[in-house]
Amino acid sequence: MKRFSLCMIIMICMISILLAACGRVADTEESGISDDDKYIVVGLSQVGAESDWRVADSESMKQTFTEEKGYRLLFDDARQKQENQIGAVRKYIQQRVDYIVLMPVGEDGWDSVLQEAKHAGIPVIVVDRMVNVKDSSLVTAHVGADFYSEGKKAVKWIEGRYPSGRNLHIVHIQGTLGSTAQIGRTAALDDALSKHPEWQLLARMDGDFTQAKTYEAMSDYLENAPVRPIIDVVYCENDNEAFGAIEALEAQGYLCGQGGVSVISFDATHDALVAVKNGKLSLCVECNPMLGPLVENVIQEIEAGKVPEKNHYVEEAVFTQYDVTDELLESREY
Ligand code: GZL
Ligand code: ZN
Repeated sequence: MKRFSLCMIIMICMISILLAACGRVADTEESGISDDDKYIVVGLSQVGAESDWRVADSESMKQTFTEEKGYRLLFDDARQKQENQIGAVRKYIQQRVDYIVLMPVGEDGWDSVLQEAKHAGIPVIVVDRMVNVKDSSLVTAHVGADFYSEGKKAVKWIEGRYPSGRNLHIVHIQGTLGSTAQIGRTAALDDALSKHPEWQLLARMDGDFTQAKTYEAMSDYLENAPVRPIIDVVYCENDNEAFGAIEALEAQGYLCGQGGVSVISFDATHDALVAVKNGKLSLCVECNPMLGPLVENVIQEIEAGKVPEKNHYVEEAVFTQYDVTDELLESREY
């Protein structure tokens, strides 16, 4: 009897060890994350790849959160759909990541999913655009740009470029409606339009931060205007919109640049700075996409047990033709 019960006990121990090991493997397979906690696991939800700026921003995150530096980056491209972002955040919560980094496509509709992240005890770092949530504690920190001040820089250039009091005819191409970048850059122009009654808004259209949509909207406007519009300024809310607007304007025989239409844009990506150097784009207001290092600083502060600042803004410049030299183009990271 003794021998029998001893064998039984050994068998039972063997089986339970085996089950525990399977459990861990299953757990690892299910979570897709190796359970060795040597990595800081970052679940990142990116808007999409709608613009040069966005591509550079994604590159910055991938270059920052590498395994060599002790991170495991889970990257999701939402193709500009909020429901895809919400799905990705929910997946990260299930996978029990250490941090969620969210680049929100628009400001609204985040309360419940960020409540779930808070409930799961996962810090959420919002990057680039902002979220509009009732409970501000749902966001541990925000890293991004001050879009209203970017817009004010553009307005200041327009005020300097044209004598005050002169009638000005402006076409406005907005970015993705409801995004913080669009809201801030539009507000700066709206404030200028009320300050300058002699400035006339000829048309306002949604370019959705893409070249294709802007080309289409601008071409429609120019082809269907009852009389050929006299345009002084086209205020584009990002570089890719400016490329589309210039294409459409030139197709209708407009001259862009000195002595013609002043097309202005935001981001200051490489191709836009080349267009500024060539004189086609009159002004580019920088919006720095290299946000990876700033996000990493926030994570390292939290890892060190500190409470990070709520808002972290990037420094940004303004470029006109005289500023863009070959050396400058060489020196740019994006
Ligand atoms: C700005 C960012 C905007 C860029 C666009 O920080 O949200 O989205 O200006 C991008 O190029 O699509
Ligand atoms: Zn005025």
